Order: sequence, then structure tokens, then C-alpha cells
Amino acid sequence: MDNASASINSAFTNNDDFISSDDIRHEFALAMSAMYQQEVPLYGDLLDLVDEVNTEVLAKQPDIKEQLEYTGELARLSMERHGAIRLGTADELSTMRRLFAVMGMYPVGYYDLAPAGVPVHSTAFRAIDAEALSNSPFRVFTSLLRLDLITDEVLKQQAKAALSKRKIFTDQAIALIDKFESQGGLNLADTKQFIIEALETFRWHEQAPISKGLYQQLADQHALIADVVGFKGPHINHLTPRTLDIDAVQQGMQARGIPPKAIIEGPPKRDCPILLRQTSFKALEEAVSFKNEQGSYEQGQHTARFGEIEQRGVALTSKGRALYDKLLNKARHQLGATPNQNNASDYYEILAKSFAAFPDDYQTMHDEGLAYFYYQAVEQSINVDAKTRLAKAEITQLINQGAIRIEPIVYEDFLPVSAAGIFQSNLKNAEQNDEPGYKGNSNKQEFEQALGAQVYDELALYEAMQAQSLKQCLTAIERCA
Ligand code: OOG
Ligand code: NI
Repeated sequence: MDNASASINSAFTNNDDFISSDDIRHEFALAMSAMYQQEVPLYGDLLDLVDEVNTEVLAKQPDIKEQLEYTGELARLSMERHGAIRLGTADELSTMRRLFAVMGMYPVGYYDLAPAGVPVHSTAFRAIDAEALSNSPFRVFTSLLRLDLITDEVLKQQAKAALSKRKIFTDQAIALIDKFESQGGLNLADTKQFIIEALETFRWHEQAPISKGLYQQLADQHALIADVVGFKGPHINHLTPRTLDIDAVQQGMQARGIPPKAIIEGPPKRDCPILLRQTSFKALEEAVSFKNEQGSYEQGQHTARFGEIEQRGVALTSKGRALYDKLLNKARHQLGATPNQNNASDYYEILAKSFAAFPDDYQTMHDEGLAYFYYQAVEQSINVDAKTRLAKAEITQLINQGAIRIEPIVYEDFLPVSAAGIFQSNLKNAEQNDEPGYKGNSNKQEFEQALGAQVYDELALYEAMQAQSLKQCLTAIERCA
């Protein structure tokens, strides 16, 4: 916290000005990371490993470094992080939306995890335009528990009663959210206080407000239900730095005594990375004390908190995404089981074969409309007729002539099959089990009602980023032509 306040202090001199939401988000992410490293020291070890691997990649692969420079990502590489929380009620979710809005984070995308056997539906709160993303890419995968999927009616009522008693936001946090909304911003003093107050919601609590018996009953339904209902608040359950070589980190974890999950989720290793690859270290078994009816505490254990790594690639269009889903499903179907430590090498082999059908160079991905790109005018080679600008074939021609350079737009979102794999590997006894999917329909409308807003369509956001860069690029060309 001290560091965070210090850097806000030095950056802003006028105490009455509003602090930008990007700065609030950035400082909050730093504060959250410091708190989590203290709470889960193994996460600090993971950060060291990721840093080492990234440094090595940049030293050995100048082309990667150059690309990160072109897209402005080099500077944000080490601050690239996401986290995740799980909420219990509609009220919690809608207040969380207001809290994240203070930091310029808006709900993007809808993820239904129920078909994969995880009783939640989710969104990701994140910055939505290119500049804000590059100022601070921090985002939070936020899930809402689907209590309606608990089949035991008595237990469902007990869970609801426990959730209705908890208050996950401090009074000051709520007051500052109100102030932000009515004033349109927060000044320096309020921002500092806001970060302190907001952080409280994400803190770990060793004392559980429910009895060990109820916890066990909830856990018997699903470990995730116990993780939400059994605690005072939505403790941050992982943070995730970005790596340039996830395979190296996966191997490095083993060597450093950080127990990795069995498989890397997402697409296989490629020359031109697409979407998102993720892996994590297994959640820690932690001591908690449960409050019994007499008000005294009883020792127990809980498993929820872990560390994750992500490697992001280019965002795919709906056509590219359909191809990704098809190839992933094909590989999983062929494997015939959920990927786990016993079939990991078979799985990677099948996956790589299946993805041979996905073009692995940016130019082809661009020309086939599989992925989103930034267009950048190449200064030295301006000698084109600007009138040709709307035809796609002509843009391709300009790219071929070297007048326009394309750079991948990074995928900023999540993948439901991968997310389910991350959830499952970090719940007790999981990853060996094939969780049966819940049959309840996905319900985006219900989620949005609880949220109190509609979620942004992620594809529309990428589309807009691409269109905007094309416009700027063509204007630049026109100016010089
Ligand atoms: C969220 C798991 C999903 C990801 O990176 O896909 C996730 C959770 O465990 O609460 O964070
Ligand atoms: Ni994650």
C-alpha cells in the first residue's frame, strides 16, 4: 500500500483533481498483488519464475521484443495480470460492478460454466479501449454462484441464509462508490482511501462464519459452493502474470517445487499464438476455523487459492473462434476423457495434430478473416492511391507491398472450457474426476439482471479496435501520398 500511495502522490500534484480510472486500476492492481504475495508466498515465487522466463525470451528472440514494442505491450508486460473472485448474490454482483467502474473496469463477455460441471456463470471486468488496456490491463474474472443448481432444498435455504447475513463491502467503500458516481470521479485522498477499502473485500479470512457441518454438506454438493457460502467475503482466489513462454514456466514450476496443474489449457504451442493458454499451480490446503453453534471455533481445512500463468495471443474473429472450438472439441473427443496427468502427452499430441488445420502465420489469418489486427502505416513506402481504401483485397495488397504492417490485437478475454479446467484443477479431488455437466440452461439474461447491466460483446470491441486502427492508418497514408 505504501508504494502505491507514494506513486500516486508523485504523479499528481493537484490534490483536488480527479484521478483517472486507469491510474486507480493500476494502483489497485499493485496493492492487490502485494497483498496476495503476502497471503500466498508461493505466488511470489511464481512471479520470480515468470520474470526470469520473460527476460530470457526477450533476450533470445528479438522479433518478439520488436512486436511487443510495436504494439506498446513491452512496457506493460510485467504488470499484465488477472485475478478471480466468486460471488454469492445478485446484490454482491451489482455492487461489484459499481466498484469496478470506479477503476474503469466494465463487464465483458458471458461465460456459462454449468455445462462443464461448475455451478457458476461469469463475466470479466476489464478496461475496454486500446489506450486504457495499455495503461493497465488488469482484469477480474468474476463468477456468480448458481444456487438454483443445488438440488437439496433445505441446504439451498441454509446457503441463502448464510449469504444474506454477510456484508462483503465496507461502509466506506460504498460511500466512496456513491461519491464517485455523483461527482464523476475521486480526488487523490479519496482514491487512496478507496483502494484501502476496496482491498478489504478481496482479503482472505481465516475464520469461517458457518459451522464445519454445514461447510461439509455444502462441499459435498460442490467444493465451489462451500468456497463461496462458507466465507465472509470473496477472497481473491488467484492472480495471473503474463508469460512469453508458458511451456518453460510449466517446466520451471516443477523444478522449483511449485506443484503445477496437469495440463496447459487452450490451444497448443504455435509460432503465432492465438487466444489464451493457461496453467496454474495447485491450490493450497489451508487451515480455517469454523464457527459452531455455541460460538466457539473448530479447526478445519479449505482448498481454494492458487497462482496462474497466462500466455496471450491474437484475438480471433467469430470465424476463427468457431474453427478453434471445432478443433479443440475434436481433440477432446478423440482423447475420450478429460485431459489429466495420465493422458497429458497423448492429449498434447492429439491437440497439435488437430490444430494443424489452423493457419499459423499472421498474414493468412488476416486474409482469411480468422483474427483481429492493428493496421500500421509504414512510413517509408507511401506511394498508393488512397481511393482504393475500402476494398479488402486492396488492403491485403498494401500489406503485401509493405505499405501497411499488421500487428496482432491481443485477446483480452477468457475461454469457458479453459476456465472450467482451471476451476476444476483447483478444487479438492478434481482433475481426476470427470465432473458431470449441469443440465440447467445457460442464462445470460438472469446474469445481466443480477449484474444490473448488460455485458459488452467482446467481438464488437475487437472489431472496433481494428476498424479504428485501419481508419487511422489510411488517414496517415493519405496524408503522405
Ligand atoms: C476462475 C477460474 C477461471 C481463468 O483464468 O480462466 C479463470 C476461478 O477459479 O474462480 O480465472
Ligand atoms: Ni484465471
